[in-house]
Amino acid sequence: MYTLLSGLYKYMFQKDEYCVLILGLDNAGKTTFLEQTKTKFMGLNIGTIDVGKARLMFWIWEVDELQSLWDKYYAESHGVIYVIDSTDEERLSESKEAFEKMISSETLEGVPLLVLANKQDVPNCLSVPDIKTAFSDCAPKIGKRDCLVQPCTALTGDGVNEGIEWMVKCVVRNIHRPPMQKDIT
Ligand SMILES: Nc1nc2c(ncn2[C@@H]2O[C@H](COP(=O)(O)OP(=O)(O)OP(=O)(O)O)[C@@H](O)[C@H]2O)c(=O)[nH]1
Ligand SMILES: [Mg+2]
Repeated sequence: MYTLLSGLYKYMFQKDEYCVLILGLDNAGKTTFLEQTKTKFMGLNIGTIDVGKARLMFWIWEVDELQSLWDKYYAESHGVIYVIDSTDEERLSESKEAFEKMISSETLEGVPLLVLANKQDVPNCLSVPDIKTAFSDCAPKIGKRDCLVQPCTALTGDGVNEGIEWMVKCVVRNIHRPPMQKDIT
């Protein structure tokens, strides 16, 4: 009886924890995106949300910071969200370079990658096809990992649900990086 009850308890309350990095140049909209994510999903504390049985823990990072630590964090992450400022055509190549460096890391191989084309509310901003074209030579390095380029307006929350739900689906099904498990007491 005890086993049955504790099994049921675990089924109901155990969460699978996944670490997700939010990366991008400064001013891309990383902080705004995380704030919207916490508003739309069950935000628990500064960087954690629950979606069904999955618990996502976010780490935000400006891509030119702390490069020496990248591989350590990459090794422990289950997903990456890369935020692009679609209004900043001038810095698009800088963003692409940082993106390319990131996906070249072997420690990130097979980790799902959500690319957010952010600030889509601004007239005449770069569209998803524009960004895909600019990043097209990264395709071989992306390889077989799951990758989605999602239009997004972090300021209003447009595209946030779609992006997070896609990420949850990918990290849950990625058998190469099993979750950390935690009982909720
Ligand atoms: N129009 C518009 N502005 C946005 C959007 N998302 C973020 N911003 C604005 O862009 C600026 C930078 O946003 P942040 O979220 O602070 O960007 P960040 O990537 O966290 O920047 P750092 O912390 O400097 O690395 C702020 O003024 C935001 O209000 C968006 O979807 N649309
Ligand atoms: Mg920020």
